[in-house]
Amino acid sequence: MKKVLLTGASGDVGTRLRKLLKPIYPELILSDLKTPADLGADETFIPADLGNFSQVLAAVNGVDGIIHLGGFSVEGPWETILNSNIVGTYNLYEAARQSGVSRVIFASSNHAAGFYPREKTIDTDVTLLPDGRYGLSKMFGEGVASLYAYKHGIGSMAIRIGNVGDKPLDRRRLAIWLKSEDLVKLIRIGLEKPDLLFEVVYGMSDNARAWWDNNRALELGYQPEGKSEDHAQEVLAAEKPVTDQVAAYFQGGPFCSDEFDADFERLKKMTS
Ligand code: 15L
Repeated sequence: MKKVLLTGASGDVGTRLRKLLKPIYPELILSDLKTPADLGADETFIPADLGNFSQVLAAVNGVDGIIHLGGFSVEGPWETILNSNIVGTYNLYEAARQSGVSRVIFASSNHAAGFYPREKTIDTDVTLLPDGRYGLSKMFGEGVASLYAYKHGIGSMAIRIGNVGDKPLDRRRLAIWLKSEDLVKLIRIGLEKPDLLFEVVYGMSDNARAWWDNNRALELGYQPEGKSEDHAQEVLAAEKPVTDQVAAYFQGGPFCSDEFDADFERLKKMTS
């Protein structure tokens, strides 16, 4: 993998990854709507609106692999999600096909399956239960990735990312935390492992409180280094009493309670 394109390079995760990926892929190309504020003289940036096919095609031109982080990264209005994540991801894969790209990493999200109760351990084969328009767009993106793998031969890995950060932020994130260096490890497997067709893995570190079975990632060679449990005491000491029962029950947390107007007690009975 010589030339790799990173979309969403100006976002929080993109900013963390830029620095870690550059030594691995020296010809790294960055893309986003807006230029990163701290763009270095040794970095190449191509601006692109994911909703605009010709701009996406120009960014993708000549690259061997793509790490697709771009798009709207939280819940948002339908028009925004539609343009950035649904049309955007389709444009990205179609541009990859037209340009002869061999591998794509799709940054999916835990919110594609957020409506599983925390008491259930889920693997990567579960029926997806998106917890909002954002999660729904990630479900669509996983579908696009598999379509372009099986129909057009673009090897793809969809990483259902938990939460990337320096450390887990709260009780929920103790289960789903992903150290940036571990995300890089998953990306490298997705871009470099020979004969990879289409894989789905969970983007989490070695978390003792995990509610995901990430065996597939381990089988592919993933050896996470981050351990959320190292931060557990500090995180739990800072926890506030639970006020949002819906968020506390489901894996997707506040993404599940946002706009929620179903009968929670009934749903709880039906899902536990
Ligand atoms: C995500 O998918 C978001 O991109 C991120 O901002 C976090 O909210 C994360 O999920 C989470 O579930 O904590």
